[in-house]
Amino acid sequence: MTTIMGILNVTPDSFSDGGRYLDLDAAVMHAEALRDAGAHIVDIGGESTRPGAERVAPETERARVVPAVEALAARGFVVSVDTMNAATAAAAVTAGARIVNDVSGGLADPEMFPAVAESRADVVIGHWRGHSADMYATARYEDVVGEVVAELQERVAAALAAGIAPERIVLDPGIGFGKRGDQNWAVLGGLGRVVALGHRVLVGTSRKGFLRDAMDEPPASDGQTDRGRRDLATAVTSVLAADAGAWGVRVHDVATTRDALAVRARWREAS
Ligand code: PMM
Repeated sequence: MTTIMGILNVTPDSFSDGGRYLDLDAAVMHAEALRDAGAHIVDIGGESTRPGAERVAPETERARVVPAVEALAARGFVVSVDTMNAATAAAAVTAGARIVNDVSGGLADPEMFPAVAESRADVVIGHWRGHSADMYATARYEDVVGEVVAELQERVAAALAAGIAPERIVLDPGIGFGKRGDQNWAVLGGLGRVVALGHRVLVGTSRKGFLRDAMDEPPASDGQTDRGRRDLATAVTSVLAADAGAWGVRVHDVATTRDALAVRARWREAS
């Protein structure tokens, strides 16, 4: 069974106005909706990692994330915390998070792997080459799949050296991180080589811009992307990622991906 990680962003642009209590209420309601739709894990993030996004002060990130982690862990959710900051990760684990999801794979904060090693949390190590503001400046590759695999191996070695047991490690090829459109497709096409490293693999394609090329998506008139089309494309990439051996997928629209994975499962059972 493919693990579905549902995305819960606790950033001001994701939950409009209201005080912190209201935000927390909204966060819990959204997490319940994700779980009802079939999410096994809820991934809580307090800092946008979109291209060009501004960094958030660690205290601000912590203040957004920790109460949500605490509330959800207390309600029995399996919570993951999406952060590049070791102090936020440690506080979230204390509050009940079971997974630290670091898109930078420990590169943004040298304290990250030691902090994870001290905890009992699993860690998602993402392939990453730099912060969002200059993310595409680093998108230069001779052999994108080979370099992603080699750089992930280096990060695994660093995690092991810090004392993190191999079974606690999940690898993520970092779709959209330091990669332009075609480079993302190349990485997905070569996903089997990431799986072959022997760790669980998580893939995050949800609503990302590179999906646009495949669908010839016209620019939306109101400046918003067509989420329905992106969610369908995400469900398809999730199925294909599962076929390539991925352990899990990280998505916004859990129901569509759940259905797609359920159809895949029936097809396979009958084969
Ligand atoms: N992508 C984003 C944020 N966190 N975490 C993992 N493990 N993998 C990803 O691909 C990933 C992530 C950026 O997407 P969002 O801003 O739409 O959540």
